[in-house]
Amino acid sequence: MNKLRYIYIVILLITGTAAFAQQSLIQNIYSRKHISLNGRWNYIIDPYEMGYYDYRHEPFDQSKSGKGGFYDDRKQIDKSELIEYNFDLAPTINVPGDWNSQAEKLELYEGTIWLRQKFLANPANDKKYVLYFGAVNYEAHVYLNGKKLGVHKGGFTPFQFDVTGKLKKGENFVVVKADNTRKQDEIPTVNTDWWNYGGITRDVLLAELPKSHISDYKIQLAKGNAGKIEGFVKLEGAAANEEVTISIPEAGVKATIKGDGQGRAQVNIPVRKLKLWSPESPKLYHVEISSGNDKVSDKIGFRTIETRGQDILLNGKAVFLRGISLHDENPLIPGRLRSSADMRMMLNQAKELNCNYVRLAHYPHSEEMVRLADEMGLLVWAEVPVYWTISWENAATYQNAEKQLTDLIERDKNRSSVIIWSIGNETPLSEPRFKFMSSLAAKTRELDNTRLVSAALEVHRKGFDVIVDDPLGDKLDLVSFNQYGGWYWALPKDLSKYKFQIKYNKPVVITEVGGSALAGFHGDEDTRWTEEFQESLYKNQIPFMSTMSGLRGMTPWILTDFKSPRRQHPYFQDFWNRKGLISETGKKKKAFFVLKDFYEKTEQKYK
Ligand code: GCB
Repeated sequence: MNKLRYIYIVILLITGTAAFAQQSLIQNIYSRKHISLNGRWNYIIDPYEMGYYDYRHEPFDQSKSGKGGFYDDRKQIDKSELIEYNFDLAPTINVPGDWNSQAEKLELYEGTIWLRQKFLANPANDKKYVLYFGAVNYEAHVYLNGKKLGVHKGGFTPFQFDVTGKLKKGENFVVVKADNTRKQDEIPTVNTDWWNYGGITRDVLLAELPKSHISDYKIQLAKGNAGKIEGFVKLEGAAANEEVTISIPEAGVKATIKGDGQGRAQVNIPVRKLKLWSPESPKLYHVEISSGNDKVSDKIGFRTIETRGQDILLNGKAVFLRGISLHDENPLIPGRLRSSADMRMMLNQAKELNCNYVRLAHYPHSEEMVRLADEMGLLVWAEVPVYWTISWENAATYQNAEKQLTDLIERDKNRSSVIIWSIGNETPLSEPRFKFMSSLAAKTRELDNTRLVSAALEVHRKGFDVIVDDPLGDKLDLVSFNQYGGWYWALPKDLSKYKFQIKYNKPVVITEVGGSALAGFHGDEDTRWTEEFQESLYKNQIPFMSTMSGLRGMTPWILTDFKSPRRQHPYFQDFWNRKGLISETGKKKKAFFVLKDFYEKTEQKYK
């Protein structure tokens, strides 16, 4: 290699890594002083990625001049240059919002779209600035004022960039290249049963913090111990011996803790008489954390969660998880949930079904959703999109899965509603998969030892035996599996002939069960797609599942109909998965009332 070329590559590597370094997540960013960059963003559809690659397919942003991409600052462009794009004249789209539901020609689009927003800033010298994205599906390249900030992969977790010193006084502009192309080695992989909604689907904020600040904290009850708050506070840019004060005025708690000299203070506070959080009484305390010139406050609930034999103990008391599964999708207003009103509506429907628990499938839902669950009193199963047939042997794929899991746990570790971390769904048995999933389970426990770890497993059948013996079960706290008796196998009325054979003596929480019905389509209970068939399925499944002595909860599939390209029947489906208990127009199907009634009785039993 000639010397110059070598030097050039080294420079590229150094600057490249620096440019892509993402800053670790600031806890509770919404409580920080910020401006929202939500609103109408200009967008350019770029199926050939001509705004990213030159005609030799070399990325503009890695070329020597760094010029030519759609992130360029037009004010710096020479008048005589040939420019074949124009953000100012481009149409606009709502952010947050997936693009598929906002323009007819984008309904099935998968690929690159460029989005731009202008905003005013007045940066102060003694502050730190952070550009935050709640979620962009799937790969985001982010540029500020024409300069690359970095890349993020993963469609459902937040990320942020330190933009201190990069903001101009006055007008600034941020450009995002969002690409939702499905790829085998990614998380999720190419094959899922949900719509691949692309774009900036959650909030964008610009936050301001003191230069030395509280960057992260965990304030929760110690595992199984209602008498002790345990956790940590992390400081960035603070003096080595900085102190941290934690106060919960309503509970008379005030503790001052010394940092360890490396920006971390270990929290260990004995508490008495805290009113514990539960679905019946979702008590949240106002918690204040302060250090030096910085102060942050949060609303935190305190509860314990454990298993004992086949029981799940919430605050030491046996609980039955009366749940339902949800996608991050509002069928009434097509697309991803985009406001707290949407989210409240979904969770209220779960409450109407007499639920005390929801499975937020199959990927991290928004922070706001989980905060609402805290406030409304719903326990939560939170999941990462390790779904179906992942590239188990690819090291980068594993790193990606672990990163998404870490980001989810970091974001939601202070939410009392979250009791279960799920590391995946219906992953097919093999040695490499066992290794991959076992590592994820171990990582979860390392990051958070106060919650339960699970995954939605599969069953297999032999004659009339429905068997759960996945070796991964050894690594998990619950026996959770999806079983579609009455829909993909057996008829609803034949379910009583079957028997569950479960290898593990742990609480059973069924993650999926159900079948499809087109709302308003009626007939007898033997006719598929009728509401009566679905109703009969639930009527037969409930006694069938109840034959398991360890049954401690379930989240049937699913609260509402949702869009999926895999659902092709032109009349009954038309791109909708019809397993919802509520239709895409908000109509409750007959099965809704079967489950509601069962949950009402179960609630009485567990009182
Ligand atoms: C499953 C998957 C879920 C699907 C569902 C179905 O087992 O976990 O994502 O949507 O089945 O409807 O077939």
